[in-house]
Amino acid sequence: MKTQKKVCAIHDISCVGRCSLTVALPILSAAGVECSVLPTAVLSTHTGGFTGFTYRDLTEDITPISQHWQTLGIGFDAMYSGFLGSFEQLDLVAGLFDTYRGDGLVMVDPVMADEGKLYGVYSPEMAQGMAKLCAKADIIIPNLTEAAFILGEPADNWEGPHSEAFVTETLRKLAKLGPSRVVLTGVTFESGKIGAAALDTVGGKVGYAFSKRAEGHFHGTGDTFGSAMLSGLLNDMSLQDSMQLAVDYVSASIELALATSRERRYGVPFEQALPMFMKRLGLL
Ligand code: PXL
Repeated sequence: MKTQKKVCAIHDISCVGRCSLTVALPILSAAGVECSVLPTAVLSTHTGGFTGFTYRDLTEDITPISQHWQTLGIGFDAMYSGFLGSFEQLDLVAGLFDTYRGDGLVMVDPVMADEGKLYGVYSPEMAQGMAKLCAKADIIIPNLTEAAFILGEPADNWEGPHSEAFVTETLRKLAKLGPSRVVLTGVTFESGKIGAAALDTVGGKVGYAFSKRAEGHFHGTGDTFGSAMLSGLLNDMSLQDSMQLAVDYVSASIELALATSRERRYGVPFEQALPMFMKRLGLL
């Protein structure tokens, strides 16, 4: 009998603005994966492009939630962490990985920075803590800014164009922290194209996936990328194919965003690209 894969998504709930759990849940569900959630914080909106948002830190709920799960003997095929609600959650999430990883997959998206800057809600110590959490992951998916903060390097080369040597070197330095697979997003070698690069330390090969570049910033696309990437992996696609699927799905979502008048801070209409995504997974 075929068993359905189970993932635990550890991100915030930004009530409005299509990012983190409001993106991860629908995408992983559409990929046929049973998606449980462990909310790290509840915000009225995400923090990018809105002011006056509410912020309820759920740090205190994590241990009791996990303790209850343990009485039920719950397990997961993958743990997927993203935006954390506090510095203290870094250790708590590391503990969750120890408790639930089994022989499953641990994917860390070190959500904390973009476009050369740390998010306003985080201090520089978050970057050092996030590097330690990355060390516990099987696969990490930082953007170029997050990669620089994790490595303690200047975050001034996020925009590109990048050299192949710089990208390969960055991937290798990140892999040295511990994860066996590293996927770097926001990589661009030539104008008009952007995508991701992946290193699998088993074999040591570096692969790339690119699509058309749209000008400007699109909120929530990191979470769309991560959720699609994990969907591919849990549907037994290779690292390279999962990365290409994620790049294409983000690109299709951005194309749809460009065709609407909705303000960018409300996120991309990834919902409308779900049929294409499911077809690529062989589910439609
Ligand atoms: O998409 C990343 C993200 C997740 N969660 C919150 C955010 C952001 C990016 O700004 O503010 C709360």
